[in-house]
Amino acid sequence: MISINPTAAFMVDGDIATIMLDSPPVNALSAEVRAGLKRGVELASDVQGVKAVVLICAGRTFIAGADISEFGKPPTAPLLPSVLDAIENLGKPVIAAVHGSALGGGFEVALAAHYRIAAPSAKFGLPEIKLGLIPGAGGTQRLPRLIGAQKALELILSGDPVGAPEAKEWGILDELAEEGSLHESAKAFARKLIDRGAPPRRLRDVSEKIDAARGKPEIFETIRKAYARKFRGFEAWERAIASVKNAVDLPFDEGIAREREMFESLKAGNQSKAQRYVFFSERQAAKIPDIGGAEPGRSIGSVGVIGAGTMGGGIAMNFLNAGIPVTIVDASSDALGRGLQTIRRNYENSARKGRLTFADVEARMSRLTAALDYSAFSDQDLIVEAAFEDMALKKDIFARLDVIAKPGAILATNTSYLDVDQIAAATKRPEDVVGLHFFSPANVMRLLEIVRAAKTSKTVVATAMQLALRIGKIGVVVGVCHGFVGNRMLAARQREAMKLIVEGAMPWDVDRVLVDFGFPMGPFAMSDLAGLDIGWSRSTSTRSTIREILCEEGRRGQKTGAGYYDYDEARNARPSMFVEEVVREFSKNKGVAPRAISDEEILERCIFPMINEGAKILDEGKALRASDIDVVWINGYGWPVYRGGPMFYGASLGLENVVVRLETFQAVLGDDFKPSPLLARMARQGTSW
Ligand code: T1G
Repeated sequence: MISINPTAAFMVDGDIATIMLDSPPVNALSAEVRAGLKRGVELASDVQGVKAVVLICAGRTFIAGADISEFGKPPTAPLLPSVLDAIENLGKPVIAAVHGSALGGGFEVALAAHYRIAAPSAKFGLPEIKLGLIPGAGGTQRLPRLIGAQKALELILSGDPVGAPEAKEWGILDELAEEGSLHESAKAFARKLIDRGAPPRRLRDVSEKIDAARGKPEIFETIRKAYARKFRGFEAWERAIASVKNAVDLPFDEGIAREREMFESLKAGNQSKAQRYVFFSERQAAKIPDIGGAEPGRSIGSVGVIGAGTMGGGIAMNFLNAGIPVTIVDASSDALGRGLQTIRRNYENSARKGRLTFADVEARMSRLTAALDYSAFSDQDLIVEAAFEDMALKKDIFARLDVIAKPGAILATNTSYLDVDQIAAATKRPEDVVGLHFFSPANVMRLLEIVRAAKTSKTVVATAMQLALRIGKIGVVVGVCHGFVGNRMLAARQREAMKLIVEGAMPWDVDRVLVDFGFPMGPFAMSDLAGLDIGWSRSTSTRSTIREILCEEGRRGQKTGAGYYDYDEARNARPSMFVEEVVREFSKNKGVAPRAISDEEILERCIFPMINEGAKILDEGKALRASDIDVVWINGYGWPVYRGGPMFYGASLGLENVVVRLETFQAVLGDDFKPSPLLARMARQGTSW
């Protein structure tokens, strides 16, 4: 065996050579790996007697793509395209042997090879779109030649992997190996190729699949229409369609050149910088400085959920999905029955869409037990309270849980705002109390705010983070304060949105500006969706806010066919003349003369106070890092990922510019806009978070 460099080795077994890459954790195509791979191909060419080459990786996966951490740095030769050219133009068959995930550049390496074999558990994907990119090393040119333009675009635009069995059906794979004997299977396959004199098979020479799309621009128009909504505001997706269309319309080398141009342009652009930042930020969030990765955490084999309502049901589903048995308790048998029905209905809907089998539905429902009192919780490893947002009620619940739950059980509250220290103080085991703040719908939204109270033990925090990963959530550790990170910053935005409509904007103006910025919905449409009457009661209502007035008028949101907007039977929203009159009357009674408010002012007044609040949160130590705050907003509130999150966005504008605007607003609108000490200091020093 020849060790080419620390990441690549070359060995020969008879007339079959193997290039083995070994660059933990995911064999990303760093400069060293690229150099090792290219040298291996040269050796395969030079060594006499070698008639076929297996390309395989050690460790847990095949190449998982270009090394994203290199993107911001000056490129180092050999660049990936030149390495792929060397593979593709080797005069001997190259067999890519894939296990784990061949993603991005990794898949492109496999496509530059002449044949492909994989373990049945392997996956293939081109996730570049999730980084604001398109495949930049031949993926948009070679893959269509293998599986056709339409299927290639589906893979490229989804960014999601396809499993080896399906990849075999599609023609991506020549063979499926025995699980666990990939190298042997690959060499046996190479033997067969040699014995039958099979030549190198370059995808650049294969055209029947793309011929079928030639002269049919409607194929690409249909795809463009199908994805326009999903990719509203994004840049890369239309370049991906154009590049695959080039594969159909242009000679290979020209298509490759155009692909590289578009890739480099996107890589240098703001959207990809933001999305690459988010990729690493989401992984950084799991790292808790004072709790090393070695903290074992506790084993969670059973979960109790208090409350069978929307949140409780959604929370329960997360654990059922992960194979963890759940006991759900509600004082009302009607509520319990409705909750179980809702869970079953959600699963059956997923099964009807093919996301689950009906057997899965039954398996998950069989893990669910319903009960009417807390005695059912005596043996649970974790109990999650999802009861009404009332501190007295929560304290009572936790005092009762303290008596019933076994020693070592973790007691978690799903509270959105309330003081977890106070809730913990209702028990004799505050070290076992933690906040697990799920976001509605709890079985869908990826974010989980892990509220670390003053006495929450490191073991419990570590367990919560491990559990987040296990149930497919992105856990972010936050500190105890009103609304923690997400809702505390949301309050700043809501406050400004409400002031803006008193001053002259209409709800639909504010919503339009924020939707144009990239949010899926604006604050007023969100309120209509959630219901204007959350926390409202007729007995205490005094028509002192526009929201109270609308609730008193029976306009409580989509569920009543009217809120800030009027809704038709299909719940399509349209601006309401009635609400416009209510708003105008309200302003008049407040002595405020409405004025025309620019979109820029609306945007800055909604976003900059969020950045300012984020700086306060950082300064108070209620978030571990600015990127955690961005992860919260992207995964909990739909902040457009191509803008990186509120803190990334503020830094990209220049914190000094944000402070100038805040001070301008402060002079007119008061101290809601007073720059936080941290923000002011960084702006003065020219530093950033
Ligand atoms: N580059 C650099 N580091 C990477 C990386 C990559 N491509 N992929 C993962 N890591 C790091 C990650 O930051 C973490 O580091 C560790 O590896 C484990 O990752 C030319 C231009 C492969 C499915 O987008 O999807 O190729 O936190 O925690 O959950 O056209 O990583 O331990 O220090 O996610 O088991 C395209 C991205 C790149 C794949 C494994 N490829 N990676 O998941 O582990 S662009 C991707 C993943 C490209 C070409 C274009 C996942 C995974 P740390 P992890 P995991």
